[in-house]
Amino acid sequence: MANNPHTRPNSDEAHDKDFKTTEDSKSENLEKYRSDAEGHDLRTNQGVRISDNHNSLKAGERGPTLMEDFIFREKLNHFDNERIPERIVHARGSAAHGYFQPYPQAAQYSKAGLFQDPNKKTPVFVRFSTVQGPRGSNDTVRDVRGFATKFYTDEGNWDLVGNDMPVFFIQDAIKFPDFVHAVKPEPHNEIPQGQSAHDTFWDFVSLMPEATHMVLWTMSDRAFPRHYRNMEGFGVHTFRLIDKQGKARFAKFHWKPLAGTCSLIWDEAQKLWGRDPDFNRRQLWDDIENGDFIEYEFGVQIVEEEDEHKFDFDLLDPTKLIPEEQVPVIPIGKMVLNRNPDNFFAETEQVAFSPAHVVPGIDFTNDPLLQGRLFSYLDTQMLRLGGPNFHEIPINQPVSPAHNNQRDSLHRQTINKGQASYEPNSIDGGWPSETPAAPEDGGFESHYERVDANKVRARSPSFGDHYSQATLFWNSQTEVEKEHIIAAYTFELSKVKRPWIRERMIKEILPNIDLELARRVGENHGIEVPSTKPAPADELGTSSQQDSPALSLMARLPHDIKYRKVAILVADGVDAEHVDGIKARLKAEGAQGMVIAPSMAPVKSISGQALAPDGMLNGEPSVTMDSVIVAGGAESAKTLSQSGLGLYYVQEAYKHLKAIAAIGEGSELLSAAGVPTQEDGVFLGASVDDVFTPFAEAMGQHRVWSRDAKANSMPA
Ligand code: HDE
Repeated sequence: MANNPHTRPNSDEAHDKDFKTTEDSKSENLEKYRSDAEGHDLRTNQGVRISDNHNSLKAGERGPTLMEDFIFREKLNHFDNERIPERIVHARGSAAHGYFQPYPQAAQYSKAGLFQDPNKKTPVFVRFSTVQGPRGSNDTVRDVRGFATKFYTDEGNWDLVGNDMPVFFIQDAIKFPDFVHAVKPEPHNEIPQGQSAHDTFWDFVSLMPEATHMVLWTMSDRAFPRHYRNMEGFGVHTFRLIDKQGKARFAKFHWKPLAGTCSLIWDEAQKLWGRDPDFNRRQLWDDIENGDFIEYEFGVQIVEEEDEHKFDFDLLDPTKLIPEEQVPVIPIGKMVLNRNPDNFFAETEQVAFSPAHVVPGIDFTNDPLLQGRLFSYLDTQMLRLGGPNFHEIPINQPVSPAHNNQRDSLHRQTINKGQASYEPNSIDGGWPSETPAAPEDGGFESHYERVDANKVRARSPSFGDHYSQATLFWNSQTEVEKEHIIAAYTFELSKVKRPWIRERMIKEILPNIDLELARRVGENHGIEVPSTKPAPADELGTSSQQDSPALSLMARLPHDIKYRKVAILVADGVDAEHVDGIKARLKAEGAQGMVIAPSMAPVKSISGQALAPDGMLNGEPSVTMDSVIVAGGAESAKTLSQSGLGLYYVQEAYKHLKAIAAIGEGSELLSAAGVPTQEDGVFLGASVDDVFTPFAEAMGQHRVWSRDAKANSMPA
């Protein structure tokens, strides 16, 4: 409780004088930090104008450089120190600015200011990331994606530091360093980068049954989203929301992408490592630049406190999710990402998230993983951002004013005025002072939770079920998704050198998820699996439902073709009317047609028109596209059919289950490439109108799934 003996000075104006509340408040507040080079002289960091930026100061034109050259030394010295430690996990990321706007029903669950007014937009900064790889690793690796949101609310920053999967590998934060050491590149040779397909990862998870559920998620296609706009986000832990009456409810947080969910195909994801290692980052950037903003709905699953124990798992166990069929996700707001950062380092790299950054109306639970995170994030910034003043870095500053008596340390920016840096004081009028916790006043107060227990190093028996939700996830997958999971375990374990690790995983862990899954992976590794589940009954657990359709990526397929990228293959002699027609139809449905030619030289159409290509066959390969249309024109089709790159383009698109269309003579390329023209998702016609509607319908399903068995599966 507040115990300041001094009365609170009565000037809210003074208190909040630099306080802005508009949607653009964050960018307005940051404006003074942004620097535009235009119209400025080149100067040193001390403000001295530079006359020669090409030659260091030397004793004679061919002589040694002089120590005296402060301009040269300052430049090199700054450069030499440009790198800061990258994040120990989630090092590779990309981010965007935007806003959050609540729906009217949000206010009933939480008193937090950002949920109160449906007309109010709260600025956000969102950073997406992979977990395992370093800053320069590939975007499309098999990995969890971070989904961290900083809400710059009027009452302070709230960080929702989530992932694209709703559960985690471990139950207690004390195991996090072990887990991360195991999954990271191995310590002796730093191999492999950005991947979990290696001995130490599988050694650890095969010895840690609690990891099974999350590992299964990472073996699913969720582990390489097609686009951040097609990826769900989850707060993972159970949190608390506190309403205006002070009533607390348990809450799980969800981001539901409005564009639907879909992922890449594993083979495609791997090829993108080489073809476009920045694939997801580039899409995010380009789409925002094009005005195709990224949108999510924010949802909550609410559990009343009295219902805490009504589930067949423990709400505090972060390896468990609440099936949406048991507790529906209530949409309470919308987020739009609509502005790219100006500077990657200043914003995306220096942003510092922490699950401990909450505002009144949002609170923690005793989830032992969350409790550990409340310490870890602040701690890690000390090294990464060089001390405790990282909150003063512009991207981390709240839009509400930060006032306290904390002082000094490295890189302090604020020039605190006044003589008193303690509280209570009677020298500076008692400022800064405490705020009462009543909702109308806004001081933060922790949930009044009773804790009455012995100190123990122990885990609750209610955390003992390690497999029932893994089985639930498996049962909820479509046949195609199951095949991909079987192929994923097979692939990953094929990279494990020690046979006993493979055996342990296949014989002792996988059968507890599903015997058929274990049998199939076992067959691919020549390992016989038991005919019954080997784990004890309490570890197998029970689930009150057999499956949960919401857990399948296919449950929220896009269905339309908005934001899709389609390659239109052309060469000299192409029918330009086809190209124009395809582009117009795609544009009308929000998709983008890219003219792809053998080179970047303008292509001459039959009618002599010059078409400027958007890309060339090996510069914008089919893995960077959602589907392919071959335009007509006899000469064009012939040229493409005689080009290895042209043949490979459509073969690869076929393997990756993409819808393919050919107009007029364009079909010759498909025949020359051996693409079966009678198969699902391959459309031939004399005109654009002949093929477009079925082609777009197939693309709305994301991929032509019926071709999958032939193209991607392991032997049955
Ligand atoms: Fe993190 N995590 N984490 N994590 N995490 C970090 O903080 C940690 C966990 C997540 O874009 C680090 O600033 C511990 C779960 C994201 O900047 C570090 C534990 C979830 C990001 C850290 C976890 C996450 C991080 C590294 C187990 C999903 C990137 C750099 C107790 C709910 C945020 C940093 C960004 C980053 C610790 C588990 C999500 C070391 C100790 C569960 C999205 O503090």
